[in-house]
Amino acid sequence: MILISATPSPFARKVRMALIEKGIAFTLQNEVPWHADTQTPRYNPLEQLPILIPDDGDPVFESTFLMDWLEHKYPEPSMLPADPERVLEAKLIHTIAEGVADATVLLFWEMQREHISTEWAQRQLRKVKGGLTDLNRRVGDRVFFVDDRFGLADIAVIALLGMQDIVINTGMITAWQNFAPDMDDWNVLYPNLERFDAHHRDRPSVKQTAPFMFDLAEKIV
Ligand SMILES: N[C@@H](CCC(=O)N[C@@H](CS)C(=O)NCC(=O)O)C(=O)O
Repeated sequence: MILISATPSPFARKVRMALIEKGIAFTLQNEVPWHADTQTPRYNPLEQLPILIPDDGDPVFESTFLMDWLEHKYPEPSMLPADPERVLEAKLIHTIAEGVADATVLLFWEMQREHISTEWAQRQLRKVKGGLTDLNRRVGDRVFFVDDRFGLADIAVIALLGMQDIVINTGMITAWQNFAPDMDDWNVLYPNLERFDAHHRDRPSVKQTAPFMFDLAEKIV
């Protein structure tokens, strides 16, 4: 099975982490999905990765769907709680993390434009702050988001925080501060998330998937 992935992608990272947690063997194919030579349109009409290509079936894509697909096809070990109410809780946390990642992507491209829309940038920055504030509150002083074992919600938030590390490491945070002066590094603003993230840093699925930025050689916006 092949996973088309990208080194900075939080969406692909969730799937990589779940594959590792479940002990499923796969070949990692890293791409820059924004470049003309990307394979993504061959397998996904939405032209986005992650894309999982099973040995014996059609390609599967869209990270949220992929997490469900993996859970369905490879139920053990489960990344979901046993209690259905808790499953909803885990999926809500996944959804919030996903929304913040989506807003971060929108900000990334907005910052590349010659004329940045202040209104648009501030709108997305509110989502980033709002979502991270909410996640910081939800985790409180616990080391797992739901129940007492590592699962979907933890994977989603760790992937999101790795993405926010890239925002800091690439200096993007400085551009953000032009539109939201109170914006700061996530690990300064959200101590519960910082502690949660630090707790899981040495976990193999976390360590082996640490994200890093790629070079963009083509004009996108
Ligand atoms: N909602 C999608 C988002 C995936 C996504 O944005 N992937 C990026 C890489 S991080 C991509 O392939 N972008 C190319 C494009 O949107 O055209 C998911 O969860 O899988």
